[in-house]
Amino acid sequence: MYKIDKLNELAKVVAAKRAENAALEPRRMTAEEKDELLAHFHPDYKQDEFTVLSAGVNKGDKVPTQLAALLQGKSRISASDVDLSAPDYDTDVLIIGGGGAGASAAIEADEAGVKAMIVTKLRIGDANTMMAEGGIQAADKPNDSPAIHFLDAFGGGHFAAKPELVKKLVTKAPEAIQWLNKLGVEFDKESDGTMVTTHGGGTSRKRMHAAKDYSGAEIMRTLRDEVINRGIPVIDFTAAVEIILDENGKAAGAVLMNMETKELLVARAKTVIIATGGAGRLHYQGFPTSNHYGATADGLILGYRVGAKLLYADTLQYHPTGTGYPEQIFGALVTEKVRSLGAKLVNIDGDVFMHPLETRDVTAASIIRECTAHDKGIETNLGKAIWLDTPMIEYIHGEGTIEKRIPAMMRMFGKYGIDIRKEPILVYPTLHYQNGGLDISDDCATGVENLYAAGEVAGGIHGRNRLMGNSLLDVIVFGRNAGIYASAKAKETAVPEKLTLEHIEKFNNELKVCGAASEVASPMLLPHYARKK
Ligand code: MEZ
Repeated sequence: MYKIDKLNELAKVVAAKRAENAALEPRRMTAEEKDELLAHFHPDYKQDEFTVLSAGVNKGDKVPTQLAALLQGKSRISASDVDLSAPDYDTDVLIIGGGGAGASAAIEADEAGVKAMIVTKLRIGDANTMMAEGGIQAADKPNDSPAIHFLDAFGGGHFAAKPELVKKLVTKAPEAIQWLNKLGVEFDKESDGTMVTTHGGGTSRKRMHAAKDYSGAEIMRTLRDEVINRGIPVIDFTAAVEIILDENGKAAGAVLMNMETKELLVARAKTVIIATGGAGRLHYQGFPTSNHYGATADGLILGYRVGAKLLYADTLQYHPTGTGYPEQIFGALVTEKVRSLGAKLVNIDGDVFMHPLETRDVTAASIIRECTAHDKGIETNLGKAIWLDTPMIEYIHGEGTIEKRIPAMMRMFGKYGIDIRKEPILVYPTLHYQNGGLDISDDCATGVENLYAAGEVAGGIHGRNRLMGNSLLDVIVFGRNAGIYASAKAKETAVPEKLTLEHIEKFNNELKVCGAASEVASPMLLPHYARKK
């Protein structure tokens, strides 16, 4: 590991080449070069990090090994632990998860005039939505269109996304921005009121709308206020541990567990929306994560056990620029907006080794290659990293740009004595997003009747790689969509009479028969390093 003095020495190499590097127009990689790079350096291609499922609807498919252990894990309850005859809560639409998708769904359900209720294992807003920084995409400028947005997103996802989902994502995007704007999100605007938009990796038009570099926090703040102002019930510190079905196999509620007392509660509902977010806290392949504390794949487990199918659960997003140094913020997100504003990725020799706005999977793989095969990384106490030349932003756009456009980044590094206006920072890929999830159709239905999914827990919208800003968009578009469809379905559904948890025993038996039963308690609820009694 280099000492701080040595890092300062190496940073001088970056400063010396800044003017030359700022003028560079690095070429884009060809499709063949990208394929070759991904196959050798992207973590999704490391076959020994995946396990083939032996049980459930995705039997025969490979998923990350940590996820397989949970999907084939042991329920936290057995049917006899719960009295299903006397529900503690009765609602029309039960929403599991208090992030952007859950809150958007709840607002639409309330708007539709049905009874909605949110349950969340932490608090409303403790979610990856809150952590998103750089922005939200929408094709609402004269030189852009939803069709161009479609091509960018579909191509960026390696043509694997479900076209009907991408169509919904892009065509509903301009309306989503207007909806958020009306609710009170403080988007960055020019003095005439037009929204400021920038590029992200893989975008052919500037369509990233942002609230500085805390776009997700600003959006979540607004949604949370709206949920509270409408008086929608939010049951916090209460996790869903099993979906309840009715005698016809339709979703009819969930078993809840108070996170503090471990008391079990029953919520009966006509329809259920899973909006539990992602899985970064499973730390696949030992990567650090940019995700919030509760991102433990719970929704995938809840859905899978009652027969909802997974799509592309083997594809993860490693955000190219997680913090590589200092170790107190190792893996924390360094927004892609830093590169949108002109900062380039530079190796130990001060050389730019790639175009800074390739898609995320390609950029992450390229950084990994630079640090491994090319041996051009900078050693830190936690491994190798690459320079992100942040002072280049002010070299290009002038003094004051960083404080104005990415103040959260400036503050985050400033706490550790690093002034990103003057010094480059060290970055390395961090586990950021699950590209796949519960397979949904364009009404957010999962295939298990009356069970819906929205937000990061859903798969198929982004194919095998997501573009920046399409996640904040997805939680709004598909969160609202799930709220609308689940409410319409609830209106034509009677209160479920017979509630069952028979699926637990059925799934256990399947696990036993195929020899895959494990003692891992799932859903996980909190990361393994959570506070223990
Ligand atoms: O969409 C994202 O993941 C996002 C906006 C992240 C970022 O780099 O800021």
